[in-house]
Amino acid sequence: MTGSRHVTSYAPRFALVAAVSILFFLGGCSSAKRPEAKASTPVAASPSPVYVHMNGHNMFLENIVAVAPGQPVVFVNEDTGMHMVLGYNPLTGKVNPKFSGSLMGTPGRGHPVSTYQIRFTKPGVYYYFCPVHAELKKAPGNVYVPIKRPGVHGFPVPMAGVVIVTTEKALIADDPPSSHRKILPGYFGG
Ligand SMILES: [Cu+2]
Repeated sequence: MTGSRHVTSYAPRFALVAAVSILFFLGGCSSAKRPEAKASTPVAASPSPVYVHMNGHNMFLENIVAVAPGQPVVFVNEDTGMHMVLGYNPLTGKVNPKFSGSLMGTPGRGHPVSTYQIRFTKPGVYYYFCPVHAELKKAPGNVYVPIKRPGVHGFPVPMAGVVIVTTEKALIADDPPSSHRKILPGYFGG
């Protein structure tokens, strides 16, 4: 298309009418393609979702994921019990009501699963925890960290995670393979 535009710019003024109309036509093609190229940018910026899974182990399987701005993050509950996702600021301990979802349990494989989807438009690091299975506690250094709620079974780690929103493609490429699949057939539990 650049070529035809080049020809258009330098075409002699007295070019044949036919040639002009051909160039016009080519010009039309070129300008028709340009918005298409622009329109592909948002598509590239919001590719398929990144999935974060839960099961009976009361943790987020992919507890650190990186996504592009606008790319959906989908939390998927494959546990029989319910979980919640709640964003927080580690510097203040304040929770973020805009990053908040409840996910009902599922009886298991073949049954519907509860999901919660969110998109972040601004690059940054977004912290979250499940307030059912973890709680925020002030830690040395005046930061708030999620700790495992007393009595919660599962792994010793608290049920919490981080979403990194970045334009750095290498970080996004490091996401675990399981984060590309909505349902992990072997991961139902609880
Ligand atoms: Cu939970």
